[in-house]
Formats: sequence, C-alpha cells, structure tokens
Amino acid sequence: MEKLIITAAICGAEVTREHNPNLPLTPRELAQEAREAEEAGAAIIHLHVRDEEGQPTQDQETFARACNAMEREGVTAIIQPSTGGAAGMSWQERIQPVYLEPEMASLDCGTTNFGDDIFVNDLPLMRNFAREMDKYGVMPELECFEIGHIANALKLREENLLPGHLHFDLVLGVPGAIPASIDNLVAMVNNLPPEATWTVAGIGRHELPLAYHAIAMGGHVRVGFEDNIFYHKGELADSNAQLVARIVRVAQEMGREVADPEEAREILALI
Ligand code: KMH
Ligand code: ZN
Repeated sequence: MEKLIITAAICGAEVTREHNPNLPLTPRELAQEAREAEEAGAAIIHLHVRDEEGQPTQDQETFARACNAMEREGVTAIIQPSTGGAAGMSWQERIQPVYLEPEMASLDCGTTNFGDDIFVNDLPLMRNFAREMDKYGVMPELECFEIGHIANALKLREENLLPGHLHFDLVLGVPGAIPASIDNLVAMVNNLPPEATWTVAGIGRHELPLAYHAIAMGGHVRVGFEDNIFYHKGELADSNAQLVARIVRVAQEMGREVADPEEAREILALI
C-alpha cells in the first residue's frame, strides 16, 4: 500500500470559538496551527480563512496573508485553499484563492443540503472552477458529499476539464448529505476509477471509525476542526495536531507508513 497522506482541515467555515476555543482564526494562528499539524504528520493543510470578526471569507488578500505566514513558519505541507467557502457565497467570492496559484484547491462536485443551507455547485460552476484551476496550475481535490457527486466529477473528466491525476475527498456525515457509514464509504470507493486516489473526511464522531477503514482500504485520511472538534466524546480537542497525531499512531499500529509532504506530492503526481 502507498504511504498514508494525512490532511489537516484546520479551521473550516462553520466552526466557532464557542464550539472550540482552540480554533485558529487569524493568519498567524492558522500558520502556527499548520506548522504543528505538519510536525505531527499532516502532509496537506486544507485551508479556510476568516475576516477580522472571525467570519468566513474567501478574500484573496486574507488567503495570501495566511499562506505567507505559513511560509514564514516553515510549513512545507501542501496548502490546499477551499473554493467551497461557506454556503451562500457567490462563485466569484469562492474562486479567489485559485488566483494565488496554490498547489491544490478543493473543487466541490455537486449541490447538496448542508444542514439548514444549500451548498450550490452546479455543473457550470464546476466547469468554470475546473478550467480556472487548470489555467493557473492548481490541482483540484474533488470533494464529494454524495455518491452522485463522483459521477459529476467523472463527467468533467470526460469533458477533458480534469486533465491531471484524480484525487477525491469523500465527505460523509454532513447533515443533509450522505450519512457516515462503512457501507456508504465502500459504495463511494467502488464508484471511483481505479487510478484515482481518495481521502475520507468523516464528520463529527464518524471521523475516527471512517479513518480506520480508509487506512485499511488504502485510502487517505482527513481530520481537523473543520470536520470534528472533539478528541473523545465530550472532550474537546486541544489542537489539530492532536487529531493528526492520533491518526499517525493508529496508522503505525496498522502497519501503514505516513507520507511526508514530498512523498504526498509524489503520490498525488504533483511532482
Ligand atoms: N464549508 C462548506 C459549505 C470546501 O472546502 O471545498 C464547504 C466546504 C467545502 O468546506
Ligand atoms: Zn473545506
């Protein structure tokens, strides 16, 4: 099996300090959190940013400040800005970090209920994002919240809008989207083309059991405050690094080596 890529989704758009006071918000805090997550074993940092009030924003300048702060902190992990932002944002807001030419960015592969909201990703939006990512040399991570989203991604592939290696993020357990279960994970994986790589993001208490299965199945794992703020039931996580470190220990016990950022770049055909 190839080495395990661990992604740390360190902030997200929906979590607040009321949910977990350890949430990083400012560019400096995000950079320190990213460095610690990388030291713990993360090879990818999935990045959302916040404005001065702590609200989600897709402002290009704010992303630039966070990315520059990460460089100053010595982060070498793959920085993967979100183009999902928060439900309700326009596509023009969402696409901004692509123009910073990061190595990767998320590309959401279909519309879904997202709690009480609707997270809109119609095919014209997806095509536009895929074209812009290709133009700016940004590798998309194909985020799928439903099994049908995989078919949308493969449609883009057929339309030659996804020319590079296909890497999926299978998100299970968002309220209103595919429920988190092992059967659903297996069904999603069975819909992927054999050459694709994939990671799993289990929401809330599903983070860990889905991670165990992904490690055993040859997939990769995403953890972090965007998806889950707890270490144990009723016990808040101290940091994203704490969540990453647990996955490293589990992987070691299961006999799966963990990829460093350079090895992750090789696995994802980024180099
Ligand atoms: N915040 C969610 C509505 C992404 O990063 O691409 C969307 C999201 C997906 O987080
Ligand atoms: Zn995200």
